[in-house]
Amino acid sequence: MKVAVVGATGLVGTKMMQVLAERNFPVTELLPVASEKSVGKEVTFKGKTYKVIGMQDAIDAKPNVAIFSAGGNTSLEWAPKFAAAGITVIDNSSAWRMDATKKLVVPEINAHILTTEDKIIANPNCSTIQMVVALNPLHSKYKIKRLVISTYQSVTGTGKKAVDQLFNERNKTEGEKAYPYPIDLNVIPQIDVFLDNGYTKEEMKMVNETKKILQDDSIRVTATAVRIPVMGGHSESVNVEFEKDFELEEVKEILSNSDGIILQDNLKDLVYPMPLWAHEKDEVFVGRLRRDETQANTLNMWIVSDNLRKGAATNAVQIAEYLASKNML
Ligand code: 11C
Repeated sequence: MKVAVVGATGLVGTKMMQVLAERNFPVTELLPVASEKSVGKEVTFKGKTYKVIGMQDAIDAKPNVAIFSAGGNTSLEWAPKFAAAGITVIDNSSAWRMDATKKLVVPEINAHILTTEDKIIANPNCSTIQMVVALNPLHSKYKIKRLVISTYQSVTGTGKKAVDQLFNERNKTEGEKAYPYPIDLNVIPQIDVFLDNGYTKEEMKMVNETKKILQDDSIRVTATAVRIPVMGGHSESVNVEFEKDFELEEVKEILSNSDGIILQDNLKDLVYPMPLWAHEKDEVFVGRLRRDETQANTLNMWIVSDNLRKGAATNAVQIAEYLASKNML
C-alpha cells in the first residue's frame, strides 16, 4: 500500500508515521508530504530516512491513501485534488467534518457507514473522539439526553509552538508564543477562536461533531474547553443525563467490554485516568464514575486519552486499516 502522510513534519504527522509503523500497516511505499517550505526536509519511518515531497508530486505518485494533518486551508485546497486523482483522503482537519456530503468517522462507532464512494473522510476533533468512544456504548443502552462537558487539554493539541512555549517558560528562555498568556503554571479558558455566541470553535466542535457521529441531533451538548500545561493527553469531565436509568455496576461492565476503552475506576487504590498514564497509549481511559446525586438518570465521568494518538493519528490509521480490510483502498 502506497501511503502519503500530508503534514509529515508536524506533531500529528510524526505521530501518524509512528502509529503506521507500530501497527504494521502494510506500507510498501511511504510518501512524506508537506508545504513547499518543508520540501527536502528529512523524516524517519521504520528506521529509514525519507525526503519530504510537495503536494503535486504526491498526487502524481498516486498513493492508495493520503492521511492529511496539514490544517484546514491546506485540506480545503488539496484534498479535492487528491480525491479527483482517485486517492482516498483521511483528513484530520476541521475542513470537512460538518460537510453533509462527508463522513465523520470513529471506527469503534461508525466505520461501517464508509463506502468506496467516500474519497474524503473526516477524522473528528481530538476532544470529541475520546468522548464519543466512551459515550457511544452507554448511548446505545440508555440514550443520552444532555451532556455538560469541561475539558482540560494538553498543549500538544496546539502543536510544536505551544510545546516550545511551555518548556521555554519553564526553563526561563525566550521564544515564540502560541498563546496570548503564559501557559506554564496557568490555565487558559480559551481553545481556538471565539465565535459570535461567546463559545470557542473548539467548544462548538464538541457540540456539533458529537451529534453527527452519534447520529442524534436531539442530544443537547454544552462545553467549556480549557488549555492546561500538560503534555500526555486531554482530560474531560462529562456530566451525562440519560433517558433511561442505569446501574453503576452495569455501566462499568459495559465500558469494560467495549472496544478501545480501558476502565480505570478503583478508588481504594487511587486508580483513575490521568494523562500521565494515557500518554503514548491508543485507548480511551474512563473512571471516576459516579451518579450525579442532584438529578435523575445522570452520570459523572472522567475521560482521558492521548490526543495525538486516539485523538488524531491512531483514529486516522484505524480508518485506513478498516478500508484496507474491506479492500476499499
Ligand atoms: C486542541 N482540539 O487541542 C485541538 C486540536 O480540529 O483537529 C485539534 C484541532 C482540530 O487544540
